[in-house]
Amino acid sequence: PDDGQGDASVVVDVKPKTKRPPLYKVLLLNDDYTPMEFVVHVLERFFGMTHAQAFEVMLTVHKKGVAVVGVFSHEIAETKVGQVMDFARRHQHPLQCTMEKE
Ligand code: NFA
Repeated sequence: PDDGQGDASVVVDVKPKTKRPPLYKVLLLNDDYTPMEFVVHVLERFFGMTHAQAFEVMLTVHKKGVAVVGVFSHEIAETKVGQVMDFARRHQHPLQCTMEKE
């Protein structure tokens, strides 16, 4: 006789569960005061861009208001945001850098 409770605890299948860590977009925001060359320098210094790449991305932020400047793990994204915000503050520029989950 069936005891009526066998199936409830049967694991039919197990997903191959190798979950990748979530990624975070680092965003740079436009403002009216930060000099263009300062932004280019930030992108070269903290995001490893060439001068030409950095100039292009700076212009995108200037024209569109915001751009993704990189995608990183949570820890690396936090570090980048902190580095940019600290560097801008120390130079008394209002440049804003934030992160959001991809
Ligand atoms: N909009 C700024 C200017 O005209 C330049 C800028 C670009 C600032 C990208 C912030 C981000 N001086």
